[in-house]
Amino acid sequence: MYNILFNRHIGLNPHSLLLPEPVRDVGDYGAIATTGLTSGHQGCVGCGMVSGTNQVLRALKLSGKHVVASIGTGCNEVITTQNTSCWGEVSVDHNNFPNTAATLSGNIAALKALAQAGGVSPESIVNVGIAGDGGTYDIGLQALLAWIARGENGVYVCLNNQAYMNTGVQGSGATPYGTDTTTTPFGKAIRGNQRTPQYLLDLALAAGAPYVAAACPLWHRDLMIKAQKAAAIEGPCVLEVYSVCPEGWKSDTDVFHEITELALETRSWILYEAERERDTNTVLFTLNYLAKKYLPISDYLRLQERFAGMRDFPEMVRRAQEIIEARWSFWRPVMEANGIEWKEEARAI
Ligand SMILES: Cc1ncc(C[n+]2csc(CCOP(=O)(O)OP(=O)(O)O)c2C)c(N)n1
Ligand code: SF4
Ligand SMILES: [Mg+2]
Repeated sequence: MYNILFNRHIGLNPHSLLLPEPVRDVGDYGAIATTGLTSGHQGCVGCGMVSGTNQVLRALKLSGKHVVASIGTGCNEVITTQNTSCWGEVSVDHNNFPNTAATLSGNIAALKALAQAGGVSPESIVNVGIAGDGGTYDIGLQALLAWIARGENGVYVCLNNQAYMNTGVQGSGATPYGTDTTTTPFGKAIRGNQRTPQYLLDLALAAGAPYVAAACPLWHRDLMIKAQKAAAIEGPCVLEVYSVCPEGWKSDTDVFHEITELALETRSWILYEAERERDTNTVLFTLNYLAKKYLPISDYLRLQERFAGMRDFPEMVRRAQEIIEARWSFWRPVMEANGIEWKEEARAI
């Protein structure tokens, strides 16, 4: 499928293999004003996707290009389209639930027509699609993989809050094991979601994406650099942003920061990026953040009542830890190469 290379350097890496010029760190821009979402949206207090969208837009606007955003149905669309002025100068089209990525192709076709008519240069536009995990992992996956196969320019952003929040918290392909949702209720016979979540970026890479990255709003410079890289690299690039949802996660509205930090410290969310070198079909994986505390998954389960049921079942907590360890075994070579001790298994409880 592709050759794998690990970047020995762990941490924020603003440079790119594929770009002639390194992407500038956000701080390098100095006092250039940039706004993302402005006031008027109707997101809940403590909503992670509001912050994620905000930072992606700010980053893309720093490039000086005009942002054209195609937004799939879901919370992000519902909370920003009753008062569309919150998008500022971004051109926004609200598309259907399954077809965010297909709309990115439509935008390219429109751009070509406009360019032929002498109206606009394709280089002056950033083509971005934004959708939830339900709209990406499930109903929009076909459109996403087909868009990647077409190889057109654009940035696809999945705001992953790990369930279908806008319609009442149904489980998606991104829902963690053991989660209580309305379609995976935690009961006596079946204890919450029994599936292991899928990994979107693996699918996107397998389909041929030149650049994929996982980010979170807490590490905003990392997120903004990744958004700029995705916009600068030619071809269909995919960004996945961890998005706390107090409503669906049954968490307090003021622990956005703590929950995101716990996701990183328990290693249940991995900040990384992968860039494809086309001539050799080699993908360079960079780990952008390494847990400092190496906390057990039980710490992550505490602040979120969607996990309340599984906390009483040690075997479920152990299973959740095993899922994390299995995912991290991929990063073992880069940790060993950096002399970082590989801990076989964290205490699950
Ligand atoms: C074809 C179609 N099926 C179902 C719906 C109803 N619907 C609207 S938003 C949504 C859930 C979106 O979930 P996700 O993509 O994860 O976004 P979130 O709301 O969680 O941000 C659903 C099922 C729809 N709009 N169109
Ligand atoms: S339900 Fe969740 S994702 Fe939707 S606006 Fe509220 S916090 Fe954000
Ligand atoms: Mg969702």
